[in-house]
Parts: sequence; structure tokens; C-alpha cells
Amino acid sequence: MKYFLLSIATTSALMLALPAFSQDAKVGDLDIVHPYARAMLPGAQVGGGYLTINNNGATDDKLISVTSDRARSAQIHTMKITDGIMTMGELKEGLAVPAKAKTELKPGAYHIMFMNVQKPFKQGETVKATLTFEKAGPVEVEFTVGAANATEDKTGMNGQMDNHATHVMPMPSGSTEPMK
Ligand SMILES: [Cu+2]
Repeated sequence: MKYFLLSIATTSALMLALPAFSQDAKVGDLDIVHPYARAMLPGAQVGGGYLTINNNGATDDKLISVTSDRARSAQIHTMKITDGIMTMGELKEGLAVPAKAKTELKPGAYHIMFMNVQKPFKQGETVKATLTFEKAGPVEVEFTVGAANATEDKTGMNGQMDNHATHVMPMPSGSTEPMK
């Protein structure tokens, strides 16, 4: 019994000492890997969220909505280059998550956009959100907030293409907006 108590104490101490690592999540055949968000500038109201979805099943699924206590709404965005201008817009029908495939949400590409954020995300904190999939259903996810230019691959290349601080609010849903 003594040993048991000791090991709990040791484990808690270790967990407190470690920085908040991202929490992977699972729902049905879907693995949600490394959810992270970017720190927002003071006064900024829009933040980006990124993660990878591994669909290990034989059925196509779709990410249809995202909600979070930290944002009045959240959208699933796509980014593309049209006539040399980077634009982004809401995927109103949701984001396809094909069977036996990996779907990546990352800077410069698909991403989750947290809108009307009252308290800007701060590096080191965790932002809770619920992702809802058409077939697999809802799943709680915790986004670890990294630096304002955080990218999973740390090349820094994509960071320049996806600076959400330049977003102008409000953005009519479904519209596209040139990136400045
Ligand atoms: Cu966006």
C-alpha cells in the first residue's frame, strides 16, 4: 500500500513538472493525433487549430462541426491559391475523412478556425473543443497552444502563409478572403 501511494505521488509530480503535451484522442475508427493551436496576439479574435486524423476504418467519414467554450463559433477552413492570392473559406459541407487514410489539418492548408475568441489563446495552455464526425460522432479534443507561428514540422515555412492575426472579422460564411 505504501508503495502504491508513493507511485501515485511520483506520477503526479512528474505530470506537473512536464509541459502540457497534446492529448491524442480516439473515436470509433478515427485517431485524432497531435491537436495544437497557435498563440494569438492580444486583442486577436481568431485562432487556428490543427491536427491529424487517421481513419483506420473501411468507411469514409466527414468532420462536420467543431465547437469550443473558448470561441463563439468555429469553422472548418480550406486554403488555396487563386491567381497568386492566398484565400481561405469555410468548408460548409465539412471535411472529408476518407477510409484508410490520413487527413491533415495544418498551417497553409485545411485548418479549424476559432472565431470570436474572447480570451486570446496563450502559449502553454490547453483549449478544449468538441469535434463532430458524421459517422463516428462527437469527440472531445484538447488543443495544446504553441507559439504564434507553431507548425508541427517546425520548418517555419508554412507559418508565414497562415497568419490568422490578419483575419478580419466578421467573415461572411462561405466567402473567401485574401491573405495579407
Ligand atoms: Cu482560416
